[in-house]
Amino acid sequence: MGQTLAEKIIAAHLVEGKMQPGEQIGLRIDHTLTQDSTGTLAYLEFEAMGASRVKTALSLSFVDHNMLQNDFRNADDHRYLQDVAAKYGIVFSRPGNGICHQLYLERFARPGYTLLGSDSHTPTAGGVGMIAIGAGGFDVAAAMAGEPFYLDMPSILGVKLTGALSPFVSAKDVILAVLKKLTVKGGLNKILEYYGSGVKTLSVPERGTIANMGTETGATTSIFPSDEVTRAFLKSQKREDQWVELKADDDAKYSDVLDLNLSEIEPLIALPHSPDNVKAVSEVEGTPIDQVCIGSCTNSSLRDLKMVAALLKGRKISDHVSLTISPGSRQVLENLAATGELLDIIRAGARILENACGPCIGIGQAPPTDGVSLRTFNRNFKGRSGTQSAKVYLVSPETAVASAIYGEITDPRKLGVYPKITLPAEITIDVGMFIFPKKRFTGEVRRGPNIKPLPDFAPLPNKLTGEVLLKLGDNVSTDDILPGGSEIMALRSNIPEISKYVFCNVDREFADRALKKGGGFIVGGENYGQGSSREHAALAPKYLGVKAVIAKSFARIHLANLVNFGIVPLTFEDKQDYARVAQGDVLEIDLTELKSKLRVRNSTKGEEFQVALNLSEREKSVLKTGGKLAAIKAKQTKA
Ligand code: MIC
Ligand code: SF4
Repeated sequence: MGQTLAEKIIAAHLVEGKMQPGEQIGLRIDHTLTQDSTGTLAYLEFEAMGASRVKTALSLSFVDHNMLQNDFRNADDHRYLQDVAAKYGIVFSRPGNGICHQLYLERFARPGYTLLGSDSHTPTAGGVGMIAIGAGGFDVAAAMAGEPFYLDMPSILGVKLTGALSPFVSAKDVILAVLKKLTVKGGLNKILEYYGSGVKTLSVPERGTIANMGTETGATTSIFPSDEVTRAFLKSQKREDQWVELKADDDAKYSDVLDLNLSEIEPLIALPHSPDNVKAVSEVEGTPIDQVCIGSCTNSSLRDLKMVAALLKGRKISDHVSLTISPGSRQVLENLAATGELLDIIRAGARILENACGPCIGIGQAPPTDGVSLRTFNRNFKGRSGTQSAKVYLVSPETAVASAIYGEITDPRKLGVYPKITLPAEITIDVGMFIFPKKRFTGEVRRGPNIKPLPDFAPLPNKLTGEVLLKLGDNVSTDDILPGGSEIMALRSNIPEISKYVFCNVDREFADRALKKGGGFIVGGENYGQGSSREHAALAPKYLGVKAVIAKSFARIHLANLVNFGIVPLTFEDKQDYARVAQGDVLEIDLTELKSKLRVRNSTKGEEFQVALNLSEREKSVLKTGGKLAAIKAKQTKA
């Protein structure tokens, strides 16, 4: 039987396990990437592992998230990252160079390779036919130290594209159509593999947009074939020699197939507060808006900003709207400047922001109270913009521009003639803000006072007792667990300080209560921990004494992070039992043996229920030691 493209690349990198859906496999990782807000922890962890240099073919460290330098903290982090990169042989992308996923796609992504990144949108690189996976910093640090990346073999869902997109409909609408069908948990433990006659109608940046936001379905990653379109893209990036043709065999078997006729897709929009709350733009047309933000790793490519420039040319945005543009990379900005397209954007009234994540993670541009903000980003969780009462909608660049012009949600087809955007066969290449490591590093790694040592954790006790500190519903995101924004993110290298903000937008008293009670349990619904890869959403609760999370189901990356930091992830055997546990109930779990089925005693209610511990033996042993950090420290003490 033939193979899917994902299976081919996995097979070529398989170092452990069998390629059976659900079986644990170990993958050899070719490339790694980190960004600053997850990177400082990842490199502290890498340093603790004691390797003298990275063992991957290529490792990259980007600075794109915490860009505000209100005081010394972020600047110290940037300096630490630059020193570490030089010391361990890592390519460093300086602050201002651009967003990690956009830069990686432009300059480093290679068909057939594997990439592990400490950011959930790492799958963007699937746009050129590679297996690119997001993970917690620890797993990325381990990959840099030459260890395999372990995951459950996903099933491969085929997304069959036919037809071609209509005018004013673009890649964002395609992925919103997928999200509408799959929801934010429909991709869990799956790889979304795109194929079919429609693929060739999409450019690499468009494929990148679709692969990027596949993350929002909960998928492990997304992948496109590597074809002539990929070749042209790599050629324009002066990397044609890295092209190989890659595709699924004709008789490849997918676990399931989702048919999508591109010609039938119309402009779509995700309503507050979830990326799967998708409607047609025409259904909400006329809603007045306050802000439009264009950019993020989803929609900041040269293709997207050329479209934005063409649509804004000769027009003026509404007096009631603030329009911001964050280019994905310096290269994108430079190319827009060279052709004069940047002028069209400036003259229309746009505010040009730095080439970085910016408003996407609440680093500036928080909307006004009750404000309506249209964004070309990938997440619209409540409060992520920095304004709790804001209503954030997710749209394509085309819909964003049309709405900015009319001052209300507008179907872009109202703009008349659709500009034809062709990517130039040759573009200006700019690698000036990458620092490529030299053979020997003789300096010293500088750590500012905000970079605190990693905390110590004890091995897992035989019995867990404590109160349910918080009970939550479905789809709790890591933004709910530990929000972004400039104030909190400046503390990413300081666990004691950042832990004060755990669940701060859900329950202000949480951190104090957890500490006062000597820790306890969290109860969640389906898809607990969706969204970001931030380890802080596991490490900071651990620091506050959280012992276990009992949920109906978990998001993949967060589950791994919980294990890595010694928090026991348990799932309700019978989902009805969720209703029988209340905040404040005292629970008791015997963990003398880490069996796959365990009993939880609710001593407040005088009853018991069963939970599952769905982990491999390797993961259980990590948990027993108190997490990966404790395991490494134990090993070092022994030595
Ligand atoms: C995000 O989009 O939520 C982030 C910020 O990029 C995170 C990483 C982080 O929290 O630093 C992600 O997606 O993994
Ligand atoms: Fe940055 Fe937003 Fe992309 Fe996360 S989703 S990497 S914050 S641009």
